[in-house]
Amino acid sequence: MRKQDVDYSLYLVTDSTPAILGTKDLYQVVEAALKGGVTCVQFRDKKSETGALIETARKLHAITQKYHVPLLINDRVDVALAVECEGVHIGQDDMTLATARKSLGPDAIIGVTVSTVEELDTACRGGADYVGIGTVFATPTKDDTKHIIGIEGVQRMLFYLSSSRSKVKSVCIGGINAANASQVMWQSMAKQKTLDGVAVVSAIVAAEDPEAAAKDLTRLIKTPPAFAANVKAEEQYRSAEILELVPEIIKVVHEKKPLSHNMTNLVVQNMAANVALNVGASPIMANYAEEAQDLAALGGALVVNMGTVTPEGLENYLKALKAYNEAGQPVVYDPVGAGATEVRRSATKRILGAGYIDVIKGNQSEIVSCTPGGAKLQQRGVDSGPTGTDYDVAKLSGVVRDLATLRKNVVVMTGTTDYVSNGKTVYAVGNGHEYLGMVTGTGCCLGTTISAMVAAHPQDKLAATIAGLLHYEIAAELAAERDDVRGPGTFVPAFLDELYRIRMATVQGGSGLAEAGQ
Ligand code: 3NM
Ligand code: MG
Repeated sequence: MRKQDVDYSLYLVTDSTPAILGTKDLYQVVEAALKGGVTCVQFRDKKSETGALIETARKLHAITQKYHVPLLINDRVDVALAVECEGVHIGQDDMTLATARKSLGPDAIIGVTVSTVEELDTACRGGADYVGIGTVFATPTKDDTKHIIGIEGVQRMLFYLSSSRSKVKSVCIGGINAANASQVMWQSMAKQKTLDGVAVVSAIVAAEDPEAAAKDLTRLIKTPPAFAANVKAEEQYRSAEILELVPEIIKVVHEKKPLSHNMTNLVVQNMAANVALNVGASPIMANYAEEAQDLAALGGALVVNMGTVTPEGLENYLKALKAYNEAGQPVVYDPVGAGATEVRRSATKRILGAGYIDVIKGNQSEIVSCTPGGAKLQQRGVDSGPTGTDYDVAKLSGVVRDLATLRKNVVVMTGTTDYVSNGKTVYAVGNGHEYLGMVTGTGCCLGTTISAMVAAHPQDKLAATIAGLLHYEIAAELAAERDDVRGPGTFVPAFLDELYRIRMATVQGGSGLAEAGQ
């Protein structure tokens, strides 16, 4: 086996501790994993004595050789030499790369763990064959992980590898499993360079059926994710071009009557259902995730609104997100109050790490809380607060663009001026009315409206999102101007009227929006 030809796509790291391996037999687990499609095996055992390590490694090597898959030993160059396997994997606290290379020679495979660009640079210059980038997500498997780097950290490393035209291969490690593997592979891409694979411990070793687990991971890694089919990150419009698309998208919602599946909070369920009906969608308020797979098959979109998050609710969001990702149907995430409490900050992290979100919609502090650097910002309540007092307005559009670039999705930040971006251009929308801020749940209902638009027009989620925003905010303006509207109370029914009237006027040929001066 030439080391240049090694396939790193599904890289198994073993673990012999009872917490992970359980009562299973390590050799059987590794053989099952190889049958399921594992392409590279690292023997990792931090506890056994040298004699036992060599014995186990020798047996493992006999198994991996049958499958023409390389066996690498964690840390122990002496063990690799003793069993004459294909190489080693070394961490930052182990023997240096230069020493390992001197002992093992030029044909051995040597991989290095890296968690910063500096470490990556050193590994590349030092002649590593591949790097293990981590720790991506917090994991109970390794109790001494130093840096949790997230998707953004992986992107930084790939950006470096791409810019330096490096031939060094890369896998990422830490908390990777069937729920996030395809998202991680896909979102990690930077400048056309993506990971060569993912490394897992518990997703295979702790699985009841390691062969099935490996098969499932192989499928997820080797086939393009369903949710990526309709992502056009390159799309850029001039504002006038987008405005021309808006009436078309409103009409498509009317014709298709797409399902808007809301997993939303207790406060807004009724209002959100009414808004969905009047923009022309078919609402269902379903918080029980066991229904999600059937609902996703109906071709609609999911709204995950964390307004009244509970531990059980969070598990339901994660399951539903997986079901919609697998069906390739869009998901809108509304991180209500994301910065307000530790519970919400950590729920946001779990949701963003558990699947692909097509559109993230929130107010300023909520969107900031979804960014890598923003998690520590304290938010006062779940209401949006006066615009511009919390953050530098000039920076907001950059925050929106950067988050959309990171997540390869569409991000909407609401405020007096709303910002929408797909990571390329930032579009500013100045419509809306202050009454929207005086009625509870109007932000959440915007999420519902956007879900209807992206469900009906998934081939262009940027334009669909802007269509939803304009339909919604212009309806608010028209309602607020009516003679029979005296304040926020009378505004609510008038707002539902105007959502409906804009849709019908648009469908009947004229543009309901054109009448509003757009
Ligand atoms: N190395 P799981 S994280 C062995 O960050 C290892 O370098 C890591 O286990 C690193 O797939 C890790 O069960 C454990 O999350 C990964
Ligand atoms: Mg080590």
